[in-house]
Amino acid sequence: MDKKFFTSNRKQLFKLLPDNSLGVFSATVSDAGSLPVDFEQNANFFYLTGLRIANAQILLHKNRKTNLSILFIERNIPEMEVWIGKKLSKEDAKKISGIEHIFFIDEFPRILHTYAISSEVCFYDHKANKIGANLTDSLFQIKDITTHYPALKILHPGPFMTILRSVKKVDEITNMKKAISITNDAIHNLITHTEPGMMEYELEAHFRYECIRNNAKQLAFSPIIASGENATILHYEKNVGKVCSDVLVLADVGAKWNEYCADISRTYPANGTFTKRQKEVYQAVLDVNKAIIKKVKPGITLRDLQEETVKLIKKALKKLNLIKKDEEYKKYYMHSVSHPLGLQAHDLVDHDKKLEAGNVITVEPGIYIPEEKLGVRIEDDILVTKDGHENLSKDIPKEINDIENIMKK
Ligand SMILES: [Mn+2]
Repeated sequence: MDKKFFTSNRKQLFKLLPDNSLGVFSATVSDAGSLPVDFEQNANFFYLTGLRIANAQILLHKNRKTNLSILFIERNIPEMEVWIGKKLSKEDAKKISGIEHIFFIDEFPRILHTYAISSEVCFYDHKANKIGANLTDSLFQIKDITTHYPALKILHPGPFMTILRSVKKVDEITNMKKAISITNDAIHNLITHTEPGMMEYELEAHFRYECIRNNAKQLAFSPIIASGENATILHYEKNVGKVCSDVLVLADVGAKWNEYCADISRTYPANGTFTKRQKEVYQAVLDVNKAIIKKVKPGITLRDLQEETVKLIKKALKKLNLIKKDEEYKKYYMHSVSHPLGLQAHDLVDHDKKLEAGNVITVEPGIYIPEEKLGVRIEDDILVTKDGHENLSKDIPKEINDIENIMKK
């Protein structure tokens, strides 16, 4: 991605920051010398810098006269080059991020001092990417800052970042389309390789294979490949069950491209043909999926979509002879129908904020019936446009006939 994108993100954030304020954002912390394969950059840090390096920070300073961005990166260790290669240089960091002022991370306290004494508030991003490391380090640093600058108010920049990151720019949508397109190919590979008797992790391998073959080594999240009763566990990630012949397989999966996520769920019969009951339940969920997608447009909130979904699911559950009273619906449907999607599979969210053009959200109704060893979820990724919406995952088959036809081949 071009450095102009990251420069403009910082510019937009500066517009939201009050005068005499600081912003501190940290990269993911890692003690590994070289970056681990599964390294996940802190999304806010990436959004403001474009950098995929660990142990770095960005300091923003705003007063009436200036908007200043200062980047702190790790020093190169010549003795370690033969083992882990060179650390990113200041020149390269500048090329990627567009940031002019770059120092080494050990210089952070000294530089911070220059600006902290004349600032009133510090927006410190202490949200951890991984449990433990980043949070702990951040909290130590916050404690340090409050000790040295007791008058400096510490606030979280979350609300600003939610505003900025929820409206996707052209480059971001391009990346998400690519992530979805690779996910489409990988789901096709997964479905066409499915045979009763296989293990769920074998199916997972077919999904991962196609992602890696397309240079999407990083996935948006650990794939959920859940057959039969396992599909009634919402966040089933073990993928260790044996796929029986007469069950449905629920795949909730997504590739990542340039840090941007896809998040797709498809459900299909292990042996290639839906039973009558499976068809009934599947079609009920598909109808809700389509009805809710139709509702997506500027002005509506995620809460509106949820209320509408619950209404439709209640009707469906009665028709499927699963419930008699409305309030029993939670036994078979118990999650949100939608969440924002972007740098994170579950992007920053405000359930009551009206949708606007540029938002990308999922629509993912489901019905889960443990006593029938059957779970169905159908999830698409939807871009909110000026006049309504665009289904970014419309090419990933979800009609009963289409799925059965693909599996016949
Ligand atoms: Mn999702």
